Amino acid sequence: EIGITKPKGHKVSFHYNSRVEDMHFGKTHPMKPWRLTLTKHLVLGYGLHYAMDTHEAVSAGKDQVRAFHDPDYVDFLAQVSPQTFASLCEVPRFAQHIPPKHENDTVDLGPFNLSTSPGADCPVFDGMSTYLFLYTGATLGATQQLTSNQTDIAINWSGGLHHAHRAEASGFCYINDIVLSILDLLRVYPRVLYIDIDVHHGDGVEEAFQRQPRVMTLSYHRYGPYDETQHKFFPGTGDLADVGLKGTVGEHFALNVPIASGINDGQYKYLFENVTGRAIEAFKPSAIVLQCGADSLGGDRLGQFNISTTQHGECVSFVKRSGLPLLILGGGGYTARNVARAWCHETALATDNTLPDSIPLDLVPRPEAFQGRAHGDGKLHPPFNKNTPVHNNQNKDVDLEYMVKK
Ligand code: V1S
Ligand code: CA
Ligand code: ZN
Repeated sequence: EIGITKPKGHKVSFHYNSRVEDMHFGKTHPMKPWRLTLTKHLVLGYGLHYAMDTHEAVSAGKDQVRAFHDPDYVDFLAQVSPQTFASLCEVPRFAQHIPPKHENDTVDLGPFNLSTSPGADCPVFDGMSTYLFLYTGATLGATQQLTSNQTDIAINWSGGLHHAHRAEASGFCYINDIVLSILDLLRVYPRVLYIDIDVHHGDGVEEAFQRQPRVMTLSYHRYGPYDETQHKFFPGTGDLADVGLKGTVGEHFALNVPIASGINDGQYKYLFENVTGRAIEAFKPSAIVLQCGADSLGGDRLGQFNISTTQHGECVSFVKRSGLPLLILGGGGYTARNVARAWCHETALATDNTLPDSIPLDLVPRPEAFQGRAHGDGKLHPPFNKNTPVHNNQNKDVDLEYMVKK
């Protein structure tokens, strides 16, 4: 009775493999692949699979991952597990990648910024290799559907891991599926625009294409001191003045929109639509990759913005209106029930469906995840209430105007 219909005039493909769900980064680690299970439950509960082609993702091959990453790093990732880590660290070609230890390090780092210490950003956990090559395979499968003209919008909520570097894991990201996808898109499309609405700076993607004028990267992110401690909000890069590598042909093909904590819907809409609109006009991309990190939502465990699922989704609709081939990816998002809401809503937007605000709880296997006042009372778009931690808005309209004019 929800009345899900196929989109008219375009095709959407959805790429997923349930094997990514069972992974655990560690007890205290904020990244919970379980949020993907909740997303799947909502997508299926609302019946959105009737509106798309669904594809079971297959793992990426090592050769595919080597298109961007260092060959030793790829070998390490393919073999690493909590059981093999110690012996792999002894192998000379891997040992040369162990960073020197600083006295105030809280965790022991192994090669490539990986670690088995509790509390590490990039832990080594059971099933990790499987997980990494699967989320990458899902993104590459989605990309393949676009480059072969079999779809207009391809979605992979398990991808979007924007911090990974060529030979280094960073910020919960190991393989940079986004960079690999853009490299594939460049074989077919003259220019690719990358847009990143995760609350963190998309540093790995920006860095990979800093000398490449055929790729424009545009990230919106929290920037500046984290709190009174003066530590910077992770990863600490993405200043307004950072526009690509100076003195190379890539200069002016990176854009950064640094934002203070507490930004609201109206301000975010103003920034996003003005800057993205002008980037599309000026750069004239032939395809777009949109990283939809859901840690920019209000109430996120790590993020510090106050935007709603409605505004987060508005960003997707705005980009979709360009009518260009579009790859939609996940990313961060640490309050699982809200991540699932946002990504389900955005799956509906991609397929031109409007979902009823009441979640069909009888069709969702874990309805309690969305019920009760603290969990949003069974609504797809719960209003912020006293259970949502609100961050003081530090953004002045004049600062936002200044960035848009620049
Ligand atoms: N903010 C934050 C944060 N929290 C953690 C964390 C907390 C508990 C754990 F058990 C493990 C890690 N790490 C961070 C950040 C990394 C944020 C990555 C965001 C990723 C994304 O959403 O953009 C895309 C998926 N790391 C840091 O702040 C670095 C440290 C500076 C503090 C934490 N220690 C472990 C390393 C150094
Ligand atoms: Ca971002
Ligand atoms: Zn993030």
